[in-house]
Amino acid sequence: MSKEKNKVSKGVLQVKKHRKKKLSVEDLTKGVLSGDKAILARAITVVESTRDEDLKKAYSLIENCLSKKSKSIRIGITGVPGVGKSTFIEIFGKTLTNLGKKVAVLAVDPTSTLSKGSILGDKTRMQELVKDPNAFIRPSPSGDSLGGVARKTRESVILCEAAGFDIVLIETVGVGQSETAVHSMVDFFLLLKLAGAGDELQGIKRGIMEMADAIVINKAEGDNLKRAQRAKVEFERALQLYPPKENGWIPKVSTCSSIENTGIVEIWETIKKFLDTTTKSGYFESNRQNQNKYWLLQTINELLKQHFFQVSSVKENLELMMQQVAKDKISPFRAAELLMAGYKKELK
Ligand SMILES: Nc1nc2c(ncn2[C@@H]2O[C@H](COP(=O)(O)OP(=O)(O)OP(=O)(O)O)[C@@H](O)[C@H]2O)c(=O)[nH]1
Ligand SMILES: [Mg+2]
Repeated sequence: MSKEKNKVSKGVLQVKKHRKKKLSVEDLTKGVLSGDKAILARAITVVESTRDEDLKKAYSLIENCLSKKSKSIRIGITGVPGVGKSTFIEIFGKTLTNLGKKVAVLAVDPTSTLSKGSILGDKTRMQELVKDPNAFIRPSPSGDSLGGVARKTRESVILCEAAGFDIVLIETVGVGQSETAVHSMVDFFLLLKLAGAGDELQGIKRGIMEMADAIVINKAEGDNLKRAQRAKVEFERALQLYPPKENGWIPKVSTCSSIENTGIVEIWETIKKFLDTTTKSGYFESNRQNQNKYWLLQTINELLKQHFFQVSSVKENLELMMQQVAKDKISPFRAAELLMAGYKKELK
């Protein structure tokens, strides 16, 4: 027993101690509000849990934390796999902590259930940031729907802010609708790109260009520098074709090298300018309010959907309807209506 005790470091012992005892909502709230990173991690685990008792705990915890006013900035970072998001976050995060900021890093990766957490799963790309006392890193929650994963991350943002983190970075991979989900939970949305051969704009989803507040071409160093600069000009030109953004902000295009640490401070300068402009115009605040409303509606959609598929008449008839629809025996719309009618009847 004592031999075993000697083996484990103090940090591990503390984690073990926490694990033994379930923390009450009060303990969790107190720990989060005091900025205790170990308790923050446990609070996020409660928020991510799907167990009924945790769900109730999570509601109270979030409510307790919501009242703590924070002047945080939420920044979304997206880009295709391999563009360098994690490497960028490491250097950008370090730049921010060196400026005295407290930085939390979260992720939305709807594919993580399948791939066992690719995004931030390996903290090897963030070795420095992981060790930084002023940084907190959390991999993507898993879940069976993007809505579920995104909700958990959004609630984790609230917890991180209550714990005193003034900058929250959210990494998401350019898959499916995950950028839209992250875009609707951040103040500033950054798109990382690579300079490719040929047409820079090929293969870029139109919606993403519209969402981006900044486009940064990464790996702009050595032989790649010239190409990156050319890509920058192309993006700038392309952006001129888009209608002005609702917030009046003109998206900024720049280049950086996350490995050589060039162009990184400049990105922070851009974000500060964005904050200044949108705070003065009132957009910053109204955008956050609209995001809250969006998430309310989004959550209603999720809950209704969950409920629908749980009631017995739907469970019993869905498979049959699927077969009928597949064989063209009934139209999908009619089948949906019938299932809906059964659902409504059961509610009565
Ligand atoms: N030369 C160069 N390589 C870079 C730079 N940034 C990242 N890389 C490399 O690009 C590869 C991918 O980097 P990651 O940071 O893992 O990319 P990611 O976008 O987070 O990838 P996923 O999490 O898989 O979506 C790694 O081998 C990095 O070392 C850069 O600025 N210059
Ligand atoms: Mg990554």
